Amino acid sequence: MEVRCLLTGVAGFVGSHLAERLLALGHRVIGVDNFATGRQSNMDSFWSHPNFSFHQRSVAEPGLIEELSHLHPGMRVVFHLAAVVSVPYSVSHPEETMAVNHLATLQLLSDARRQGFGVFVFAGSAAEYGTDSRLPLREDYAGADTYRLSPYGESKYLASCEVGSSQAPCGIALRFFNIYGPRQDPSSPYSGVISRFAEMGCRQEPLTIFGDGQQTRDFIYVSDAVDAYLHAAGIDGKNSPNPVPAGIYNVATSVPTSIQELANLIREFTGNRQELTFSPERPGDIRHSVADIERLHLESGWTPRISLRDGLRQTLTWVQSSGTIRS
Ligand code: UD2
Repeated sequence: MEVRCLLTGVAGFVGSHLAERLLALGHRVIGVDNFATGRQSNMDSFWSHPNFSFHQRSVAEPGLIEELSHLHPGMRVVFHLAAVVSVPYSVSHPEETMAVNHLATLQLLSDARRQGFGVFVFAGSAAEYGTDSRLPLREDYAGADTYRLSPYGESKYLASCEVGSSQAPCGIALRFFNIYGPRQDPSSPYSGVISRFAEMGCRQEPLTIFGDGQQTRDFIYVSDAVDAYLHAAGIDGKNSPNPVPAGIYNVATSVPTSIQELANLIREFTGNRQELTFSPERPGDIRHSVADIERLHLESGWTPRISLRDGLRQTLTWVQSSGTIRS
């Protein structure tokens, strides 16, 4: 059965992968993006797909869902990924971050309710846990008094709480840890570490580690993140959506990897013989981050499948073929 999905942030790194998979499963995707950070080229593989429609709009525009519901009747599921995604940008633009990541999400949720949507899935973040050092991080650890390091983390936390407590539509907030994979933009100094290391590794440049390299992260490959969206919404290509219970769910692998270990893997895979470079620790960096992922597994059977080694190989293949590497 075809499910009609509204997907915000469709031109982004993760949004474009989710759209690709939904279309491959035979669903219809109504995509929204304002290109603040998304890219037209991310949509190349599905731009002319007959089940895909695109609207260049901001999620902060009032009445967006109502208007799109008239244009595309029968939409059942919202995947809301559009956001201010940069942590440093959120620090210099706190009001815009709260308006887009928190307030616009509340508006979309209540508009989706009015339009009779069945499921609303929101992209939350590990940043919601702030500096909590109880590991592995469980969903209930993030609370109102958690010390979060950025307006980004705060805005995602507030929105996740609202989404996760909505019964109609069934609100599901997925708290993603460090997602990586093809199409992740390596261009800013604040880009995800894997996209930066992959590019520097392929260019045979030295990889720069901030701090001592013993800090750890929980890296999840983008196809596993996409699987989590589908399991959470209960879309398996056969039946009408059968979502997990409303709530907040971690999405990660539960495997910690140190940044030094990561750097050495990328050096190995790219044949990069440059010594590692060490720079001062990044201000506000958390030391360790790893998730407890039982909740989504128990409710949906979802489990991450791609090992870091395999995910890195696929990411490096993409970096080498994407034309961003100049020799
Ligand atoms: C931040 C955000 C997270 C997400 C992510 C993007 C917080 C709490 N979380 O997480 O929500 O936006 O960024 O991937 O703010 N590093 C190096 N060398 C580099 C780049 C990074 O050593 O060239 C280190 C960095 O100092 C950190 C680790 O690698 O210790 C991971 O950095 P990151 O920016 O990929 O992600 P993270 O977990 O800080």
